[in-house]
Amino acid sequence: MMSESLADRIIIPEALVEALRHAEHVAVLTGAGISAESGVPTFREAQKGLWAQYNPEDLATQEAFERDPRRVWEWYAWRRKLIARAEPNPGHLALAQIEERVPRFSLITQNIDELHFRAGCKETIELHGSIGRSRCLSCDEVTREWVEGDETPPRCPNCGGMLRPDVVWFGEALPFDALARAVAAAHDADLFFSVGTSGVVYPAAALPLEAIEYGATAVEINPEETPATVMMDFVLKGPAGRVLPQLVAAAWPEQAAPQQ
Ligand code: BV8
Ligand code: ZN
Repeated sequence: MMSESLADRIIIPEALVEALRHAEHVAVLTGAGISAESGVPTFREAQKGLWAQYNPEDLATQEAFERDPRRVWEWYAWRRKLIARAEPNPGHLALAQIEERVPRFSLITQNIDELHFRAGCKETIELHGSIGRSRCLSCDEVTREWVEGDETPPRCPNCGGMLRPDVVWFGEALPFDALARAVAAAHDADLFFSVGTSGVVYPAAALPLEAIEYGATAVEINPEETPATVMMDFVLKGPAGRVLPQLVAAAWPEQAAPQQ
């Protein structure tokens, strides 16, 4: 068995372990960083290959889609293929284990890759939609099935209108219900984690502040500092795929799965 080097072990403060063991409601906000160890490039990482010349913030907009629907659709089709080959990583799986072990758990994600769902999280609040769904510009039908082929973007199976990815672009409002549930969770949680997000995109980036204002203990898990780092009660500086399993093992040693 590969022994973990000391450098790999992140120091998990005993006070945080106790807070997790006794938490009533754990809320978690995740960003692209939690999927990085699944091989899904983060939003701010330089785009690879064909898309290296584009800035995601210039592609993830209504204007970009109206200007060149084919290019924007093909960017999402490239990401969809990459995500289809990705697997949930130990960070996603650890969050699903925490969901099993605390009285209340809210998983709020900015990610559109559905990896939390595939990791077994029962209910996820998708603030920015999902790459697995598309929405019709004409009849608003949301579908997971469409025919990729002669036309790009493909046509709505219901009315033949043009499809767009069912995601939230810059300048677009977040789904009202998802945002309301996320804010309610941030206000009610006694322990709030911010995992793998650069904390620059609003309104998602405001959620940790909301949680802190309503009295939650706040934890950041990220190899880098973010604008929110200074407000956190605990800062675990490391990759989520290592930190989260170590945190779960420390909180529930009696149930720790053998380290793979
Ligand atoms: C809104 C879905 C209003 C699509 C995304 C000026 C003009 C126009 C708008 C604005 C403006 N100023 C402010 C705004 C608002 C804007 C905004 O905040 N802009 C920012 C750039 C300043 N927000 C919006 O436009 C939002 N809508 O405000 O609407 C409105 C209201 C009513 C009516 C009409 C309109 C909509 C924002 C949603 C945009 N969609 N994604 C898609 O994916 O294609 S945003 C996208 O970027 C992500 O979803 C995420 O939310 C965001 C940031 O990405 P992160 O997830 O944080 O990833 P990032 O790469 O940035 O960072 C990765 C982190 O992981 C790093 O910190 C890294 O250190 C860490 N990491 C790396 N490896 C690991 C790790 N962590 C842990 N473990 C590891 N192994
Ligand atoms: Zn339609």
